Amino acid sequence: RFDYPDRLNIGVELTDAMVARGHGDRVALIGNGRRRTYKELADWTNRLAHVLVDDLGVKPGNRILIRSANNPAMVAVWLAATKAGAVVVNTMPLLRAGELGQIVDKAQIEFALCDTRLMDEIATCAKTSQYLKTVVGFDGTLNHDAELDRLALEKPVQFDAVDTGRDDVALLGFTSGTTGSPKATMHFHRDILIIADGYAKEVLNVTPDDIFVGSPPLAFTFGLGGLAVFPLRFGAAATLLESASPPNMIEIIETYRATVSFTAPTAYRVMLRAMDEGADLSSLRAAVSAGETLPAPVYDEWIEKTGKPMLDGIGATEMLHIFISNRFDDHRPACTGKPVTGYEAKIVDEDGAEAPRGTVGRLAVRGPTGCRYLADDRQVKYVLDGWNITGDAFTMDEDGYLHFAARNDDMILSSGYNIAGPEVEAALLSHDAVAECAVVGQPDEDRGAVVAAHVVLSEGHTGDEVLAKTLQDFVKATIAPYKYPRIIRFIDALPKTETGKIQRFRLKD
Ligand code: 3SK
Repeated sequence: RFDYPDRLNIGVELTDAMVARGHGDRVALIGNGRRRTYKELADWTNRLAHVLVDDLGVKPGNRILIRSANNPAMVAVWLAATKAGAVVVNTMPLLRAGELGQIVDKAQIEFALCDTRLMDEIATCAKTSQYLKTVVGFDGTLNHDAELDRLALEKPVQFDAVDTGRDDVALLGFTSGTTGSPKATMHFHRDILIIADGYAKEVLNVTPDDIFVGSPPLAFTFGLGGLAVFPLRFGAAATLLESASPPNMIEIIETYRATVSFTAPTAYRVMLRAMDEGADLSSLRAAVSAGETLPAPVYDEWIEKTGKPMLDGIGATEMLHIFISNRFDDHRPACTGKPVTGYEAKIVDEDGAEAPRGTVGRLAVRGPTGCRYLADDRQVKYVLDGWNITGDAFTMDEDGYLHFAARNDDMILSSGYNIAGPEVEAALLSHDAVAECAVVGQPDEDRGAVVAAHVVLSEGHTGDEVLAKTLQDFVKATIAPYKYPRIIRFIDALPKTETGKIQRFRLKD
């Protein structure tokens, strides 16, 4: 199905090969006040690759860490490192020296390329690292005012990229590590084309006229796919925002008439409210929601306001990108859809046996892009016969559609009842007073656990006993009453990872 030449370098495929296919003058990247065409991107990445090989001494297979916010320079540095045959680890700006140190040790990283505005933590990490010896700055603001940029300006715009194989590792994706020590997953050059030619082509039908916008960091494979690989594979344009708050995304959508967005349900809720105030998001033809399950009220309201479905999907760093998704012509509320071409999904019980249709079990997935952990004993626990046993509880209905139930650790066992926290969250979210919420099990002597809801209120509401009682009654009237939250806490903000995933485990403490 995905047949690629034996020799393949993804850095070349997404730049020089696009120029050769006639896209040279089209805009590839927009960010920090500049636009770069495909020809400019090809030249820029070739100059940078020269610096890596000629000046820094990067050899094929060396591991390079990149530290940056989302901006065109980060994409260019990633592609240049890939052209130089390196294995890249993209990291988020919020990581501290200790977290960077864990990544550096795990992946035995020798080089770091860092936006000069973010140097401190990586420099601290390099001081004590047995692996990391070279840290070089680049200018994320695009003024070419950093060592890597200055060296690059002296270099030719032609570069003979390292002759990598399609099954050579190009990328190490680190799982965000909400719990436990981080795991790294290995991805080949071909995997990066597969997510584009599979999900992006077949589900999103990306064309050169598309303009992408979104919030996930490029350091997270959800963002790297949605905001770099997918647009560049098809000659489209990506807008990159260093701070992708919903208001910033709305501004970009209105200014550039963006057509495809990648973000999480919370941001879509803000966009819906902004539409009430007159925001014009009519240019969006595809709104992809992932990272958190999409509540049915958000899905319904999006269709009502835009006439188009919001495409809920689930992906994983382990599989590189989205492997189950709704389709434009086949979508349902509170449903994650069906496997993307090339992937298979099944629901398994505790013993790994396939669970009957309609029963909750663990989601297992198999496909061409995973799952291969780097030097990790957890491979034998999480990958059985090629099936990645995910951390999510799902059901598969009679027609083969997959429905999210909970993260495995979000199931609350209360008085013998199995209660899926996200179902209670969806009920709460359909109340006007609730802007965001997270439900966890709180240990309880009598019941084993009780349902505890942490609620962020919408503007104009006050968290008091009366409102708590109203919300409890509302949940009882919306879903089976035994699921209602016995505890309601009003809080200002939910704890989240850098990628926007709610850290429910922190609410359990
Ligand atoms: O949902 C996720 O966590 C995810 C992870 C990696 C790539 C894509 C997605 C949606």
